[in-house]
Amino acid sequence: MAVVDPEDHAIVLSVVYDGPPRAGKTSSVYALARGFGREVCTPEARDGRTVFFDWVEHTGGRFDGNPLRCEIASVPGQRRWVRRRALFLDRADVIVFVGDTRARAWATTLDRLHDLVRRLALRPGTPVGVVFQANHRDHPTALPLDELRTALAAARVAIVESTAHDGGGVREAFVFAIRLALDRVRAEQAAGRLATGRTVLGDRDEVLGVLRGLAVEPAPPEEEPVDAAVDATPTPTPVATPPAPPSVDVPVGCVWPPVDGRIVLGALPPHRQTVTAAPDGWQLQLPGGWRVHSWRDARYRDLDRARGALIAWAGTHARAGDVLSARRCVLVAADGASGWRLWQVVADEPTLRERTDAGDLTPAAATALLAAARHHCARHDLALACALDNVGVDDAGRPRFVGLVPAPVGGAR
Ligand SMILES: Nc1nc2c(ncn2[C@@H]2O[C@H](COP(=O)(O)OP(=O)(O)OP(=O)(O)O)[C@@H](O)[C@H]2O)c(=O)[nH]1
Ligand SMILES: [Mg+2]
Repeated sequence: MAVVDPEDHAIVLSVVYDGPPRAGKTSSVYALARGFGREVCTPEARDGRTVFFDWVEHTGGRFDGNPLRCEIASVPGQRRWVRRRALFLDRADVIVFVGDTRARAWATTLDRLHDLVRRLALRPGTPVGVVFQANHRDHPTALPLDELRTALAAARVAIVESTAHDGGGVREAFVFAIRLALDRVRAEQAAGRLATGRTVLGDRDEVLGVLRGLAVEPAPPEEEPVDAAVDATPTPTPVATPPAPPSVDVPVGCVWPPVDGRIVLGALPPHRQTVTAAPDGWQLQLPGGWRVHSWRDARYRDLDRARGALIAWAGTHARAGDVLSARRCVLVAADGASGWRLWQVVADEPTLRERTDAGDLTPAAATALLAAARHHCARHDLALACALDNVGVDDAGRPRFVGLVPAPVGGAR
């Protein structure tokens, strides 16, 4: 679908990031954009999940002396948005398929890749290339590279390893993808099929309008209903300067729960990662499956205000105690710019969807656990948007909210 812009003769290409849920598509686009010094447009994200797309444009490099303009977009990975994904796959010049190479996600990754290959086979003209960006390589259960190569041999994809949360390998995968896209442009040009136009993916706002109008894929029995929040106001992209990472050596009164919270902080592996932008704030993903997250607006001018907010937030956590996953805490930390931030530290736990996909739970059992979690939240007036992707189950078989707790509302900042 590449086109030649009649005004400046630029070759316009689309690079689409596809892959299973939580594989690292959004992280990859954000890492790429940071390298380009560009801002990403993310019309909406819910609990860190893409709802429409992440979109960034970049002009760089040349093809036959003409400038190259890239339209880069990631699709939402969740099954219910499959039609939104299809629009991008139908227009892509190349796909960067972000695969989740953690053991428990591998079956889903292969399923999604095969689905992609089937869809691309229906596209007329020169075949669309696929780069397999093997992500989550820092995870202890990441499959060995040889195993990936064997499993992917039949799929005819280029493999590039990555750790998208810190940008490792992302640029390499993109550069490879551009080469594949240009091979395709050359072939289409030779066949006289290269059209003129200004854009491949379309005008961003128009695409957003089209996506909003698409029917949501009918939810399978185990999938949660989609609520009206999907069409809420777009969230702005985060500001450019990341806050300092929170110190694990927090002063007394700045971590909750007071003792267990400090134990959680003590269990965090030593790290030197820098804070990266998340669609809804800031985060660090630490080895060993720990997520450290701060909501965008959770910044306070002085320590007293931040402590006040921490106390309010701790109240929510305390009320939610029975349904919250155990390995977590909340804290206040200096942000490195004369302010203070609230952070939450949450251990990654398998979600109901992941357990269902892995065959550990039947869809009926997952639905029942989700219903129990929602019932508990309603009874205790807890604003946790329980879903298959943020509820798990503990060793005693009880549902546990394993996602991010929303920021405390109101109060002086
Ligand atoms: N440790 C580690 N964490 C990662 C890596 N890549 C992404 N993450 C984290 O994994 C989580 C999901 O990443 P996203 O980029 O939002 O995933 P996505 O594919 O866009 O997910 P959907 O929008 O739901 O389809 C985030 O917390 C990321 O910080 C990685 O290579 N290593
Ligand atoms: Mg995403």
